[in-house]
Amino acid sequence: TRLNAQKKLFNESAAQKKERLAWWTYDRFGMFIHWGLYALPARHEWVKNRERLTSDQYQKYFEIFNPDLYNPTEWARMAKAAGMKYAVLTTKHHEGFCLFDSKYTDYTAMNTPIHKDLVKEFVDAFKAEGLKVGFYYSLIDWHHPDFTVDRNHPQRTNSDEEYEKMNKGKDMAKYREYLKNQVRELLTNYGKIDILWLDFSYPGKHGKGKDDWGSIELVKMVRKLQPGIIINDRLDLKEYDDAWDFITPEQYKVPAWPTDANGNKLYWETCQTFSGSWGYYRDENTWKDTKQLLGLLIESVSKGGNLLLNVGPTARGMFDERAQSALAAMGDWMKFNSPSIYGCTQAPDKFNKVDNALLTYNPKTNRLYVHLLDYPLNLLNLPGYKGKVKYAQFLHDNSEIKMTEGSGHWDKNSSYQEGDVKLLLPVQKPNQVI
Ligand code: FUL
Repeated sequence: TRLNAQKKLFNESAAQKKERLAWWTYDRFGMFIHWGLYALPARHEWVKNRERLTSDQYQKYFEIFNPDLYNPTEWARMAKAAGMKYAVLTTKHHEGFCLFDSKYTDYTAMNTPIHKDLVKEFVDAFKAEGLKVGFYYSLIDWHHPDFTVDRNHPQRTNSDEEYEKMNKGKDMAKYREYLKNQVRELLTNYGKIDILWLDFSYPGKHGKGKDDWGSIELVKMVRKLQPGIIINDRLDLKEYDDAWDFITPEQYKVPAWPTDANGNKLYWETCQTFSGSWGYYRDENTWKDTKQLLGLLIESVSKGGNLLLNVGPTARGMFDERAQSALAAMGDWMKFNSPSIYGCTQAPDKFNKVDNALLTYNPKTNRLYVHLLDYPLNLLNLPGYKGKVKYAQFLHDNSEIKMTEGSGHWDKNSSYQEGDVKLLLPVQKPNQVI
């Protein structure tokens, strides 16, 4: 929760912010891409930490990284066909490896067998396909020699003395400079960048907290280099109103549209994986099915938020089969139902909840979309909707749904409620994905 008295860094009104975020709140659906050396072991992007690998052990991945099938145009087309409108790529994850060419380190894709600036190719391809582009950049760095070792570090220990020893001689100021230089490179060398997704700040015992990143200076530089950019909240500058734009609930569904301490609705985007990992994980099998994935998208929009759905490409640069078919299935649904997603948001209060349904609403066209996750038999009751609905139709084929007004329903206290609308649905569910 934020404090009541908020500090400000810029002179931007709420209306100006709304305008800056207009495309993002319209688009609703984006692709997250976690790609790095960890695609080679293919056992989670935290593999270095989880298995406590030393830098020497990890070095072999750097030496053989060669994504010969990398074709970002194909990636962009798959994202677009799924209905996604923007994409956020990990330019550097916690492992410290950079997919981009950097003046400040040799630990980049340029010095692996692929010898390419993979970020440049990503940006060019996605822009050419009409998608907006974002950069994920990890504040944490397990490779940089001056990065303060903390509880998240691969060679983590439980003893304070050990940490002290490991951090001896490290100069966090040098890392801070490195981080700032790299963010400057990313926001200078690739044209217009639409989103900056930083990850993550931690107030833990062995992390010195947000000041470690030089956060305020960083944000100022970011907004100066890319005035239109949208930035997430993971620098943890919560006491500032405008040092961040949206919150990032990770792998969980928010119960309702999140608000600040004053009850103001926040901009938000949930990030979610297809399976239990962000990086490519060959043997991980807990993949969400199409209904769950579409449910995540619809539910996010029904609460005024976005969905950033993650793909972890393989070490050869491909989306694996499971990701490809999940994206295609979502695209089949989006082809017909995207009007209930783009430009939509939470339904106004005058529309009561409908049993087993999620509601999305387009304020411009004044359309309410009733998403039936469990298809009912015959009758769908819209409680208290009398006088509020002009016409009802299916979205996939625009066929009319007959409706009756003026009836009512028994509530849980057995008192009769007037004023419902009932939709007369065909017994047979239309042939749709969900
Ligand atoms: C987390 C990271 O630690 C994960 O690896 C992933 O990048 C996720 C989106 O954010 O904080």
